[in-house]
Amino acid sequence: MQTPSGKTFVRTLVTSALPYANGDIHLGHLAGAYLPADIFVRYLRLRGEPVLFICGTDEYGVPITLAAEKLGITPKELVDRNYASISSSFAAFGISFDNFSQTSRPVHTETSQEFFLDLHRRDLLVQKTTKQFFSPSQQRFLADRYIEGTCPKCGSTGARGDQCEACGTSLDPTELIEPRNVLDSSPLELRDTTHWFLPLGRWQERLETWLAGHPEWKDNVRQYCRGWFADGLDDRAVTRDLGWGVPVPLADHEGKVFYVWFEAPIGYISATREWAAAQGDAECWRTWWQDPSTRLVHFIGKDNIFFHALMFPAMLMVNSQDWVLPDDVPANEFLNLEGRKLSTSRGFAVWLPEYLETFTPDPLRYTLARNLPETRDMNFTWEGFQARNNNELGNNFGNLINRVLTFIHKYFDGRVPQWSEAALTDLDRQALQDVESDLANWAAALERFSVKDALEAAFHAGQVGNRYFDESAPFRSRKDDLVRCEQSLGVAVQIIRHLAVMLAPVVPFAMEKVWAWLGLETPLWRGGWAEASRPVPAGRQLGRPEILFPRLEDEVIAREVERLRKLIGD
Ligand code: B3M
Ligand code: ZN
Repeated sequence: MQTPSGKTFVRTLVTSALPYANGDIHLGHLAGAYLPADIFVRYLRLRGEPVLFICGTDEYGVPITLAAEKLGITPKELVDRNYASISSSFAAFGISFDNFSQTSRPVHTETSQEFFLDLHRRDLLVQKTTKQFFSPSQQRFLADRYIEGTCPKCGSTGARGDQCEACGTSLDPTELIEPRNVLDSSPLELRDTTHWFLPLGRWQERLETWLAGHPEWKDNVRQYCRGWFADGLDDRAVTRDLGWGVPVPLADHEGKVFYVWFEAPIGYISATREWAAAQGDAECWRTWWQDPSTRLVHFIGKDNIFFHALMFPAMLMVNSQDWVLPDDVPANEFLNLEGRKLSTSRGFAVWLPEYLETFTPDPLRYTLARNLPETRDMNFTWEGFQARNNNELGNNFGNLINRVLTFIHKYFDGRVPQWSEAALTDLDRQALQDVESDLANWAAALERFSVKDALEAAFHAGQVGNRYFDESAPFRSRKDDLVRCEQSLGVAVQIIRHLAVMLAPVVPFAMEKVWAWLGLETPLWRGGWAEASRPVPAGRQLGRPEILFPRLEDEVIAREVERLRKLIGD
């Protein structure tokens, strides 16, 4: 397939940012890195393109150990628990990963250690000695968030090593007065520690040249990168003094692990290796990562741009193996909730497992897709959710599909009535042409990662269908012009066939039903589009429809609004 970069690829490897395993998934995560990726992947599957969709939980780092300590469990127990919950809610929501792995698995330890050794052996990493706080009572170096003391600015006694909550100043732990260990309040000593770094500055020119070759990338991504280039790229840490992480595979490095942002992106490779092994073809992961005919696409939120557009590509470039570099990094802006910033610390969010207790996935998938923060921050409201479900999914799409199929069942035994291309009237032809061009716009929009434009086209096709049904009025012609009536219904079925394709990646649960009702046989996600580009013939037996998108009543929505109100103390 040809891409906006003008290149031709044989297969597409899609990744979504690895969610931290320290809590559940919320709407902001879904809108940033998961739903847009899933829609794109489903679109490619619909076209029958070879595609692999990879993700997993990001399980190392200080927030994980802190959360585990709070609960009195080990970090591994914590991440396994969260992995189970995150992976099952993604699955229930229809995020269709081919593999959803964990960075705490042995395959990742091995893959990231090999990657590190490749760079280390060829002298590409630089070593630096810095001073860091050491806890004599625990015999270990402490990360910033494990250190507290008195704030040098406001004198508050509970300031953390990274920032003072009381006055908001961001701090370096060495600035704290009387630094102590957060866990046991014991005093600390500054000691020398040695770490490895990626000298990104040395590779800046290479990165700049590479990025200049991608003028088709989204503006936000290119602007951020230009800003970092202008500042000049710094050395980035590869290792840390921590107990929870992938151990640095060198002698004399006990107690040192990889910095999460070094190993987490390698997690995409590890998860692909794990997938390959499960396919019974342990080496086939190389085709996906090292064959230049693979198109690699990273879906992320805007806070991860640096790592996916600069740091990880640099790591891949300088590694001795030939790696595929990302062909695109579609990064999304943020989603707000009821006009406010989401806050996980205050619990101000809509959590996926909670949502799924009350609602089905499709209405949220649709609402988020209509409101994706593709080029600027967007807002989610429960009222907007209700309106999208009732007015758009229900009245525009569901109603049309339901009216047509019910009518055919009532008067024609559920068989597609007699219609033919030869007998198309101007009205028929115009309607079919309109949805055909909507379909072309839909596909072109998805190719450039604009789900919103794609849905706009689908929505228009729904309007065309409804108008066609009203104007061609088979409910009237049934009494005085049966030939005309049958022709109109036949045309309406073709419009629905187009809608089934355009809506499938966004509301897959509903469209899988419609697919079956239309009697289409190719599995939707294995090239279904090809069959859907051929007319549904007269005489085909259609399935009996049911309500696709039940109305959402005011009480249900009011309950959700109320819950959020309580959280912000309104
Ligand atoms: N876990 C950060 C995030 O979810 C991080 C992404 C890793 S992708 C390799 O924002
Ligand atoms: Zn302060």
